[in-house]
Amino acid sequence: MDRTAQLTALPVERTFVYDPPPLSGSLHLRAAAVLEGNWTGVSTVPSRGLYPHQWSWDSAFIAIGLRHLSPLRAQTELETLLAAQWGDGRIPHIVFNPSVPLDAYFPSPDFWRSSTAGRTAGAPRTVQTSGIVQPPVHALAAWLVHCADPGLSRARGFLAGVYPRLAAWHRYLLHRRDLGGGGLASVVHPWEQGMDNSPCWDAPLGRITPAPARSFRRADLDHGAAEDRPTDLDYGRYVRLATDYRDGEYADGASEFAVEDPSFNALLIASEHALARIARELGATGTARHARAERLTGVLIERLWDPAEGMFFCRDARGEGLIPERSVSGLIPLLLPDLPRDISSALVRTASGPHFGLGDTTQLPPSYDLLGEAFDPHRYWRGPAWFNTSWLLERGLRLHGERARADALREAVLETAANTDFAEYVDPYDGEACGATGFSWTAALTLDLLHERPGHGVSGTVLGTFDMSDTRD
Ligand code: 9WN
Repeated sequence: MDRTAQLTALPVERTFVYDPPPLSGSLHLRAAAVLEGNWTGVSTVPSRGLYPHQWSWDSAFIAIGLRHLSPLRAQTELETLLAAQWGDGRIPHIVFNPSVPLDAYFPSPDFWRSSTAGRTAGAPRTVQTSGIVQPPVHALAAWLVHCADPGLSRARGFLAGVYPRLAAWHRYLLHRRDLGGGGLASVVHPWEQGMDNSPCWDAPLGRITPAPARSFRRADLDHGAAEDRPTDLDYGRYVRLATDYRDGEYADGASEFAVEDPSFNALLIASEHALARIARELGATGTARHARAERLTGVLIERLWDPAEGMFFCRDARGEGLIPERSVSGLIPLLLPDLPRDISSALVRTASGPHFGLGDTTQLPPSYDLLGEAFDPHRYWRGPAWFNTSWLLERGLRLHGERARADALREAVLETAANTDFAEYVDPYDGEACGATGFSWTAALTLDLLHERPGHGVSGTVLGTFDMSDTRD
């Protein structure tokens, strides 16, 4: 089915529910208006100007918020993304909207050439996509979306429809992307991990010969300040890596860049727990999936945990072991339910210490070490605070019983989102807006936190978002 047919075949929605919780009604309405404005009819763009297509992990976060407004739209958001899945199981990081001009975003579909270069890997014929992936937040999102309206979900066969696709996605990551051979998934491009110009990539990217700046035209600088974005040298290397992957027909294994990232793998594990719940809802036991998630947590600790530093680090699968850069990515495994107590406590200490300043020197936790040489409070993923990582940390703190810290972080997220018109990212110290405003995941995750009842433990949240332990088989 082509995209236009897909659009018309989707059920027409009659109600977009505005159900503001008392006291925060106006923030709720403003967040809902952002999502309404960024909705295309089948999915939500991250931002109208800067990112005019559908992005993979954005859609998962968006669905988590959208479920509070319209469970049908939230289901549709994920279904549209999953309809663009490749035969080998990968979920592409961008699904292109054919009505958007090619020069609106770089790299555009004519760069990725999914329908030709991606043929062997099973790229879909009816829709154009990129050939790389993004963090696997999708099964988690699907489960939470289901929980928002189980009746609608069952009536539409939502979980039955998405389950095989999500299972194939996890299979792809665990088998084709185990490039380090130790059981974790590797990313083969900084865009895959989602924190594009993190200092974690500086060493592995340093080995990559950049494509000449004259060989491409960046569209992002039409919308964002150059000093808030990655540099041209970064872009040259991004383009080189993506070109080589495409020219190798998106076959896995040959990439010069391969990194095992803590956040990417923690999200995979959380999603595997969610997939276990989905399997159970569909009548299976889910036991094997819970067991796999527990085993993977052990592997994550074995390969990426540094007890001396009290946090997780990236592992360079083509280089010299752990990459000694402190990124917020190394705190995100806090969202895992099976983390040993000494590790969760150490993570909370590190988050609250001088490198991240949680509840102390920073308004929101920075994307990168405040004391790191490469720290820059405004440049993209080299220091600014992002709302999705703050949301993930809030979930993790709550899950591990850090209620006061979680409540304070929740308040800070809501206040910063309100003050910045739902900015893409902010200066971690003073909350000054950077990048786009009216950013979809900022609005969506604001909504999700608004629907949480402060002062309650995990069970008072939306079904204890990441706490999968209460439904063990
Ligand atoms: C490249 C859409 C995406 C996010 C990423 C963020 C940024 C793209 C870009 O925007 O990346 O994928 O052009 O910079 O880094 O996390 O998914 O919001």
